[in-house]
Amino acid sequence: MSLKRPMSLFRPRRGPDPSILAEHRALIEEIDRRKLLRGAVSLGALSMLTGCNIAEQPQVQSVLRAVSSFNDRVQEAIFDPNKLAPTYSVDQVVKPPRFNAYYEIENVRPVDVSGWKLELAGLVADKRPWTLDQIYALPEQEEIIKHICVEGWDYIGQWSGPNLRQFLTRVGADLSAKYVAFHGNDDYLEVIDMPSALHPQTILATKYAGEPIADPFGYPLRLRTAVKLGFKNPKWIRAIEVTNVYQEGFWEKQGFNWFSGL
Ligand SMILES: Nc1nc2c(c(=O)[nH]1)N[C@H]1C(S)=C(S)[C@@H](COP(=O)(O)O)O[C@H]1N2
Ligand SMILES: [Mo]
Repeated sequence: MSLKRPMSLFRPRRGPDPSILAEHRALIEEIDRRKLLRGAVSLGALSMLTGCNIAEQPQVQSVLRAVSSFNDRVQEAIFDPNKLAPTYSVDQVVKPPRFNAYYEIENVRPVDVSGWKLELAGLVADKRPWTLDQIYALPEQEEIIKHICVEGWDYIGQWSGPNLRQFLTRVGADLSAKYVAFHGNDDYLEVIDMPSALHPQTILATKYAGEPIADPFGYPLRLRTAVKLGFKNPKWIRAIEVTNVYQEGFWEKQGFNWFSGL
């Protein structure tokens, strides 16, 4: 199966050697995209600030990584757990949703729900797995929110399912832990910070526009949060783990920011 490369949003104009830019493209794109340091950071400015030779690639890499993790810390620090993201009206909902994954839609392997159970791991008091019927029996919350993908597109979707804070509270998760990790059936791992997991607009979605989510979009269970970019919304969840261990998923390994909040 061939993995996709993130689409380039960045076009080198003039200045540093384009091959260096190409090498560090994902990190530069991320820095550029977040706008946080826009104007303040160019490779030239970085080399002046750090005194490191722009031709020495490992140093460029480590400076960019340092900027990226600084960016994560700033985003984490300014995140307001009570601020609500915009919501939309039913007539704006796109049907069906727009597909994306780290592979093409033809390669989606639908989850066989006959033996499926949601596993719980890590800092959770009650680790009994959940059947789909038990999850469907929980109170539902609906969110009409925008999904924004780092590949440069977005759509408004209508998701419903149990509120994640209520679910984590119910299973006795340690809400003071740092992270909630989601393991997808397709070996996709994504981890979000606890404040975002506990945000009122973060749900375990089972439905789209009132119907069970279709296979390509994460049936039977996915995360939908209004406070994270698309890739931080794992589909086909098979296990939820509460942990203090920092882990990076597919897109972070491509150079996108770990926090990736909206
Ligand atoms: N399990 C899993 N979840 C995933 C992905 C994936 O490849 N596998 N891709 C992510 C990305 S990059 C995006 S933009 C959204 C796409 O969700 P959609 O197909 O419902 O629009 O799913 C995210 N969740
Ligand atoms: Mo995405």
